Amino acid sequence: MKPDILKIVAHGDWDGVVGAGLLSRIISVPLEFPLELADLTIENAACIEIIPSRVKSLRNSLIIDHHGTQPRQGMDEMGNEWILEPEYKAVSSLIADHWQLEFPEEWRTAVEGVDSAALDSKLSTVIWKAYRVDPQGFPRQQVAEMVKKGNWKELREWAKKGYAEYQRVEEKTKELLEKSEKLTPESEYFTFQFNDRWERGASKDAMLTLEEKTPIVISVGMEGQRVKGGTIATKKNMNLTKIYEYLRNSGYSSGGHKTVGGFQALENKTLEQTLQDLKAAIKQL
Ligand SMILES: [Mn+2]
Repeated sequence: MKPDILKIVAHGDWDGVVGAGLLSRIISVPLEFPLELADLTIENAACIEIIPSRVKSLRNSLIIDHHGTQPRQGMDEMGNEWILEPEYKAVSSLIADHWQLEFPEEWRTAVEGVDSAALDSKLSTVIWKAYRVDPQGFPRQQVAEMVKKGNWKELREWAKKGYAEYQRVEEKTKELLEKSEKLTPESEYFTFQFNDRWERGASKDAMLTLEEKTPIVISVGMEGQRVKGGTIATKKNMNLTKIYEYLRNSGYSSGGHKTVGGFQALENKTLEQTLQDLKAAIKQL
């Protein structure tokens, strides 16, 4: 294959990872799934959904992608060979067809579904949730290895476990939302047990949901009856800095960005005390 391919650099979502696994059946080189692209210099790689405009420099590589409006084939001025076919719903399907690789229909449809946000099969829902439960920790190398070997059954079993975990977080999220209450006319809060990993995970999803309808949303993490700390967030064009400032003078460490930040109790605080402190802090806005 021209150019010389020494590694595969791929997008770290389901489509990119499955595509990398498929491609590594014919080019047996190390796989990379960089989370940060801007500073990358790439050479002699097969790039899956990684294009020159996303990185610092990219040359003498093979670029495979399905985004864009126009198909593109052949060499560019940086020595990159392009295979860009926008009619494909997923780059993994493109790779499978281009190199005639075995890719079960059910998986093809599932990955295409996830990639186009159309979860229209059971398997697509399963793999989407298995990813969503922990996107950072998605075991990309292992998943690609299972794809390479065609261990679809093993991959499905793995995904089912993540799916079950996600279901549990979803249930917890619902519980947290049901117990959320107004704190002030413009803010709402809920409490969660900080040491319960399911509640802790669900608190983030619950905040995102509440932010859709309430200007200021606060989650308060509890350790038993005692306040440990919490998160304050807004989707409105507000500046929460004054809230952190007030809390810092009221027995908390606190800080963050304009639209999201946190606080930790430095002394024993009951929920009632913390709610009073938060109310007073919000008045500062
Ligand atoms: Mn894709």
